[in-house]
Amino acid sequence: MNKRVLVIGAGLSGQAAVRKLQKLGAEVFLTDGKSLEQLEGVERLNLDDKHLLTGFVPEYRDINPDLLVLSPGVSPKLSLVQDALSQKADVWSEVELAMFDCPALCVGVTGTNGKTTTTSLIGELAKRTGRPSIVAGNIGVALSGQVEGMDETGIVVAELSSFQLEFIHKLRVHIATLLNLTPDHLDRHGSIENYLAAKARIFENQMETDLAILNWDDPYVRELGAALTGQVLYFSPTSFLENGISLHQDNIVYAQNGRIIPIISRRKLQLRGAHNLENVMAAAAAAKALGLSWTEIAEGLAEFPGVEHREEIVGTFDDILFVNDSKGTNTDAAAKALLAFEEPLVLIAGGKNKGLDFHDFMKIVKVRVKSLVLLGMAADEMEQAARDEGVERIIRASSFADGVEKAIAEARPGDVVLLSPACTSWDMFKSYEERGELFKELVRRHYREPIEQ
Ligand code: UMA
Repeated sequence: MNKRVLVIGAGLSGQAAVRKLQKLGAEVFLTDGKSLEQLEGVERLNLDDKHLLTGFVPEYRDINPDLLVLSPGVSPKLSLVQDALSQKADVWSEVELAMFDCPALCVGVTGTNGKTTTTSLIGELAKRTGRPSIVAGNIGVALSGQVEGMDETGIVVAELSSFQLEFIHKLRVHIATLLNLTPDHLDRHGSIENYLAAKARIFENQMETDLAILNWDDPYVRELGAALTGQVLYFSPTSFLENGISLHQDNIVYAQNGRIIPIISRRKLQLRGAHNLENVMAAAAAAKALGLSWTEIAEGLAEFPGVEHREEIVGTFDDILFVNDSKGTNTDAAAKALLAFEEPLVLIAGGKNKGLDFHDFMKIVKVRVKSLVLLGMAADEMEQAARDEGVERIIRASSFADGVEKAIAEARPGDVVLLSPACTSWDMFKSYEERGELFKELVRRHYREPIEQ
């Protein structure tokens, strides 16, 4: 690639992008608003002072790149990006760069919630095809680098966020699913329509032989079907579909013109909660398109235990079940976690709000939660919404550790203590993973060596 390329953001995506571009022979510049001391791993990149610009974001004209590669966290509102667009420079997201020369089959998963579970599940099912496969993307591993060396026999299973899809160009996702759409990332996208438009780009470069897997129950998603180029397969966790994957008498079934093929009984799944049916159905559809038989798919579905930080069982201590749902970073995800448990709940919530309103969420909290422990930047806003909706027992915590201790003090045998923050972790942690790990550690530490109240 004989180009001047400026990569913005020196996190996971940016560093992977730099490595790939260097291998391609481009002249690579990397910039990050953070100072060098605040960045991890950048010193291992082969970049001199002229090409590594940290602690500030340069002007477009200082570098005049032919191509800008954006980390997902970089907003298109950044003046550097706006200038590049007005100068007609190419602007790609890191996933576009990762895949532009990759001949492997791409299976992409997007949606507000369930992406990681579905991507991981498809990844497990893909292994059963016997073809080389990888799982990467928004799941915590940048695609660039992971796809290196894959040929047309390979399968890339990619979790794709709206941020990553916002700047794709030619990325062709052969098998693509949009699981659901509820308000999220509105601080970045401005409106749900813009957010939907970004997500729907997953289908943009599909050909007629490609497959779009859509949620019939989600009005935003269902409507997309009519305008897509690829074949469309719907799934519905609530109503039987004559054509598609849906629920029929407690079985997940595939039907074609009303002819039913049972796939698996929902009772054989380890994943809990109605929302996981969406993930299972979408994954089954993708796996079928990868050439697996329904029997092979059923085996893979039954064996799948779920993913870390997503309704993850930490353990039962003093007859109290502890569940880590740190990945519940928006109100919809957290609401689904609440609905997955029948036991009395002590909920730990709060963190950094992504521009969401908490009132509808608090209506569910009022019905399902016996004690609500609030922490983080959004705590005031959440408390106000909780009070407006009549939530009675609200406890404020001064720190994350204090929140966990207060939740434990609230819980009685038979209860569930659930961390499902409905917010990002970014006010207190680097990532939801770090928050989830600390939760697990604090719970385990408490029961090994109880802390005096
Ligand atoms: N930065 C700037 N200027 C900006 C914005 C960011 O310099 O205007 C710099 C930051 O200082 C930081 C770097 O960019 O050093 C971080 O880039 P990033 O936020 O894009 O993070 P990465 O480390 O590259 O991780 C990203 C995804 N993060 C986001 O989308 C926020 C990871 O998804 C993903 O796993 C990773 O790429 C690999 O593909 C995480 C996520 O939270 C899990 N995703 C959101 C979600 O799931 O809700 C979308």
